[in-house]
Amino acid sequence: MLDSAVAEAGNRATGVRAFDAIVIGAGIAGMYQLYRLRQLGLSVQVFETGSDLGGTWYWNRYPGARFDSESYTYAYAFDEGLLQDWNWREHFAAQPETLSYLNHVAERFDLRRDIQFNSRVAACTWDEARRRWTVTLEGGGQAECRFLITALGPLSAATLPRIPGVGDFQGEAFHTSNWPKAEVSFAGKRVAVIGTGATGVQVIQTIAPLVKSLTVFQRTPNWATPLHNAPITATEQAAIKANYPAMFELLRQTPGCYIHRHDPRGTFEVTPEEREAFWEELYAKPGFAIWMANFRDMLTDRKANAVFSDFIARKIRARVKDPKTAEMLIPKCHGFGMRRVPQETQYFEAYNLPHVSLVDMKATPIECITAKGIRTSAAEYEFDMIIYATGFDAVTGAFDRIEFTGVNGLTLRDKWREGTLTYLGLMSAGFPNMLTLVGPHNASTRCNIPRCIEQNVEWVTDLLRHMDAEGITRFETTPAAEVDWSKHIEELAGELLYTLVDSWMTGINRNVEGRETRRILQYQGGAPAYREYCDTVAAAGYRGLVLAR
Ligand code: NA7
Repeated sequence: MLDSAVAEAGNRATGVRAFDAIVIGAGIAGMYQLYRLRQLGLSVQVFETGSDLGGTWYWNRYPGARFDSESYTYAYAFDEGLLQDWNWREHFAAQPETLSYLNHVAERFDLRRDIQFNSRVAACTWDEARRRWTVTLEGGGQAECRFLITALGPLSAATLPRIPGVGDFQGEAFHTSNWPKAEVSFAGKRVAVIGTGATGVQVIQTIAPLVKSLTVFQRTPNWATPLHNAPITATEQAAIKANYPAMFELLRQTPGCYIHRHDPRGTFEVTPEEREAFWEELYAKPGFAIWMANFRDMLTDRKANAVFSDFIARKIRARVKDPKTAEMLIPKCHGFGMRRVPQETQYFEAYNLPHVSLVDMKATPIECITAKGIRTSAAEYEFDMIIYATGFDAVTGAFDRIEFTGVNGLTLRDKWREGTLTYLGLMSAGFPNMLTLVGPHNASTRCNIPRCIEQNVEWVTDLLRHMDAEGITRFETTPAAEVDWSKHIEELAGELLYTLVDSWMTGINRNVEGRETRRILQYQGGAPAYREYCDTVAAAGYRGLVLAR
């Protein structure tokens, strides 16, 4: 239906550009949502903060940034021609290859013409009388729409450490997700890295051979395991392309849409020798096999988790020459897989280089950043460069950075301050005609994310198609539906050990006020169950939503 006539009327009445839909963010989700809405015949405007598209893969151009999903499992699956035409070069592509893939997609489907770059959305305000959202950009530009769709990304609100003096350092300083486009030189430099999550691990292993000295400031060690990346040979390329239908079918069935399935055996159902042999096999396999194709109870049974963690600890001791450093690199307060597992390539060996050292921030905390470097409780260090691999205000942080005002002046920030409430992780009561792709309580942040993005986008597209077909102009979820969904989220997470550990996956970020207590941010029932639930809601005439003409 619509909407050029209404859009024109909107233009004349208010001087504000009007669209059927506005999408915030031109990453993987925003790009695909634009493509689908155009197919519905809707007028769409995408606003993007960056000067170009790609989202995560636009911002995270730090040295060593790459996939830890197999490249071909991560790509968009919706277009057979696109799948067949694109040749991934590596099993786990590096950031430049992924960004060029996304550019290829944008060109192929002519996406750029509806994306306005360098446009950070500051506020979105619902007008009940007109059933429209007004979107205000930083700097003051405005546009309005019937449907507001956020595609903000779960890890896009980068956070610097709350350490005194962060602004005082006179040398070069970068957050990994705001890495400069111009080449950064490391030769002859004394470099500090703060943070040893998935990002820190990739940076450290990549720059260690290039710098004069590298000092890693680690607060919590992580269980990192080998990525085993390799170029894709011509024979493999042909096999991958021939196998796409079967592979995507498998990805639809696994809990996180990865190509790995849990082993049906329990850890203690096999002999210690069989166990050890199986784990050796997994340690030699690429990607997340070790996390996701392990014994079925590894992530739920404490004893099973402990014996496997011990296996990985032995690997670390074997790879790191200095026993004291090895012990510092072995996590002591969480088991394997309870936090996101960084995938590494010669990460542990980097600490064997004479110019690489590790500082345990729990033993000797950083007191402040100085003009020349970093002061801990034990020493003063001078650096030419500080790299902050300090992560994100995950999942809800990007929402907090925009003033969403819904019905009766309610802001989303205020509503979620006391606890996140959503329905299906795709909408929230009090915010009509607004959809949150990859939002909190959605399966997507425990997922090989494009697979869950495609599901989110297609469900949203179907809802809008249904609304236009039926002459419905307003939807809103009910408070009861979102309370039930949020309870369901809590129940599903109840048995999982990861909920007992601080990490971005449990919503902890001590650099942000109010992020000190654990939250359940993700749907833990697995992508297939989530998909089925969403489909059932749609089939029942969008149960849990009030649809109004
Ligand atoms: P993460 O996994 O949140 O890691 C952030 C790291 O930074 C982690 O080691 C933190 O230590 C450390 N950190 C954060 N703040 C501080 C302060 N103030 N002082 C010292 N150390 C600090 O983010 P990543 O970017 O590595 O990865 C995010 C996801 O991106 C990843 O899981 C993949 O899905 C891709 P802590 O553990 O909190 O003690």
